[in-house]
Amino acid sequence: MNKKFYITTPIYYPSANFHIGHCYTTIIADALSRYKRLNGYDVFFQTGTDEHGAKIAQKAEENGVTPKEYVDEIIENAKDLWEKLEISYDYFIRTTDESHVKAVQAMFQKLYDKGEIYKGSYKGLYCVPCESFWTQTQLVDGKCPDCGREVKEVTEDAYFFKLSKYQDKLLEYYEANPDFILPLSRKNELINNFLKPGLEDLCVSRTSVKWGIPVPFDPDHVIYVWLDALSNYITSLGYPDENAELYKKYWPADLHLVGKEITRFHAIIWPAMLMALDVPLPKQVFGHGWLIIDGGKISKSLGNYKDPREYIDSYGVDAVRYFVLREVPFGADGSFSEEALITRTNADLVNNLGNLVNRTISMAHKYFEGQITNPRVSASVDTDLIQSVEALKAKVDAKMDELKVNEALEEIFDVLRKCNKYIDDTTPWTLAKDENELPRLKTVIYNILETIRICAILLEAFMPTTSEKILNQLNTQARTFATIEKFGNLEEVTLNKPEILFQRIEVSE
Ligand code: ME8
Repeated sequence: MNKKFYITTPIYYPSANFHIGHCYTTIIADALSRYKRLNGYDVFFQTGTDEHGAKIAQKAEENGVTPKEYVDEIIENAKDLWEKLEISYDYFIRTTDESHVKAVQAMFQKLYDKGEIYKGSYKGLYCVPCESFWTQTQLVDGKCPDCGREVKEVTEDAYFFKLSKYQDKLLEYYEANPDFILPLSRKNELINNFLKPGLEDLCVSRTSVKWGIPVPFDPDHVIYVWLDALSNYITSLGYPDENAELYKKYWPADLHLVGKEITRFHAIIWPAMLMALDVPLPKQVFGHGWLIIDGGKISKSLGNYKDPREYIDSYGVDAVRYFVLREVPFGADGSFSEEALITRTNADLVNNLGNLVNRTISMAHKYFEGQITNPRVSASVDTDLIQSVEALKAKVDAKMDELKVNEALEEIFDVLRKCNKYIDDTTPWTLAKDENELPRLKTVIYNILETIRICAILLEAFMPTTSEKILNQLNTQARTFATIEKFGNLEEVTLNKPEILFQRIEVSE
């Protein structure tokens, strides 16, 4: 049986249409999913929307529609965006799905029956836009540490989850599973800022909010948004039915991919909830950095962004995918600007990749009418290229396993660069002038095309359209990972006509 890989993105708030920051997480999850599938894994890739809460109810009211009507439109828009970005998700969960609502109620009841949830009264500092409660010590200059806005004091009857009792268990779990939270800097931050100072019980219901899942035995309360939201990762699989097929097959999740600001919910509250339910814990939570625009986080409430479809329309889907995957180092923040996107596209996709494919296929047509064979007239200059290409798959595998997606791409583009240099070193145009050198010329062209084929197959997870275009131009059937373990599986093919992969983007002054 194939090994399984269950990967999730956060379920985003459909309070406004999604921006390039949401695309960032979703594109990484897509690249990781596609790569695992190519490596033979049975992948379950889940994304979705977190639809309850005060903020969404407020937005709907402002727009004169019901909350459900409001979110339905945004979800339609989001699904269209994911299609345009070629996101290969297997399941899209909505927290308004009836199956999710029922499952969350059953979980709440179970936690209450086990004494893990109790009724009390809540007094706390609440940030409305972030829907987060904070303790006095967590505030920065008296304001919300995430968004810097005012918090307000709130008192009401509420149910609480006994989070405080899980402090030591969580620390033990982190100790026993050193890769549970990545990157490590994020883990240390959580231990020092949240676990060590002591966890407080968590408020899990509200009476002031109406748009949410009612507490099954006390319907004046709605279930407070994080318990509702985090449960999505198992309700989609059929939990609380532990015999549900998907649940048995895919849980525990292999990777929850989230932005750094919600790592603490996934690495503290979520595992504690699962411990309380006697459900196995996910294997890993990766808190990635932010895409920063003009020095600040791109934000729905600040509205400082364009519809990502505008970038796709101007530069093409793969330029956008490539940029976000390549630009941001593992776990760190990266800046997003159209200027940087244009520079990357021109340097890497037009100059390095696009030109290599185009000029090689053009030469093959010019010298051999597109007929490819390999007479194996080798020279020492070939060895370095062939060795690099043969080592590439293992290198990319390792980087992807470590979630260093940008470095995985760097490895592939290094080989492409090497291949461009190989053309300069072997000067096919000189070989073409001498009849006796034609067998050598054929070998040189073969080596370049085989390098291109292998790189194109490795690029499929990152840029599926471009990968397919290249493989179609090569007219090859050898397209699987099994065909790239060694150099030389490109068949004797007749190439298709060269087509430009990426147009240079001219910048008007
Ligand atoms: O937090 N850079 O939803 P949300 C990188 N519903 N990633 C970004 C980003 C940026 N500038 N902006 C957003 C929620 N993201 C909750 C999640 S999960 C059980 C509930 C991405 O709509 C990143 O993944 O605010 C971040 O964590 C997420 O969107 C926040 O989405």
